[in-house]
Amino acid sequence: MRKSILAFIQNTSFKGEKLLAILLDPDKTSLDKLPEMASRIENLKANFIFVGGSFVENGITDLFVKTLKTHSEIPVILFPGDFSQLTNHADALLFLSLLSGRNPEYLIEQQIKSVPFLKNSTLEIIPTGYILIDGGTNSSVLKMSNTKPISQENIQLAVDTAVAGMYKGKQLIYLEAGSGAKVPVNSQIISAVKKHINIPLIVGGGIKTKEQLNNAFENGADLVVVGTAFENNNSFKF
Ligand code: 1GP
Repeated sequence: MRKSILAFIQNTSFKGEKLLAILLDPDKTSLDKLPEMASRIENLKANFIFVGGSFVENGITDLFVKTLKTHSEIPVILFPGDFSQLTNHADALLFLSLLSGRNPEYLIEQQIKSVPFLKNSTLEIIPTGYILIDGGTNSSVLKMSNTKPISQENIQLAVDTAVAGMYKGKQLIYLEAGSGAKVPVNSQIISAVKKHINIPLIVGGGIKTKEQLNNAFENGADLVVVGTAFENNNSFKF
């Protein structure tokens, strides 16, 4: 039987160990680059590969993950911008609800649209509360979701949103500054949210340096996601 990815994340979080995921956007990475990318991810000792994006062409994620799987054994977790990005070639799915936003499309509509696929799927489905924090740019996820992020100063709102997500039954909370964010989620928000939840915490968006990575970990992130810095720099390392 396949091991549960959620159980693995819960377990490492419980032990205080830290996890790294590299995000690949099928819209930005061509298939012929995948062998090289996969070996770079392997060298970074990343625990997961996240696959997804805000504006991925319909249908390309399936072949993307299938090809990726021929080059890497690292578990692939879907991080989809919409329900068309689902594929059984991945191992798990972050079943996201955009809790910081007030757009029903990303709170429940996309989730309903995914059910016909998921009913017959082998994907491990991981209920995840997704919270956008202002990263100083009009990120793709903001444009696509047409929602407002939580200000970096509004720690209370970030905490209450995360705790509400936990009470609603989410298994993970994901604090997102947006891909290519000028500023990552700040330390105060990470540590305050971590203090008030007892489920694992994911942090991503705008993390480019080892200092920023360690800062997120030290303040309570269990899993950090890096996309742009890896994509843009062939010799990227932490
Ligand atoms: C994952 O969207 C982020 O949470 C990725 O952000 O591309 O800025 O690393 P970057």
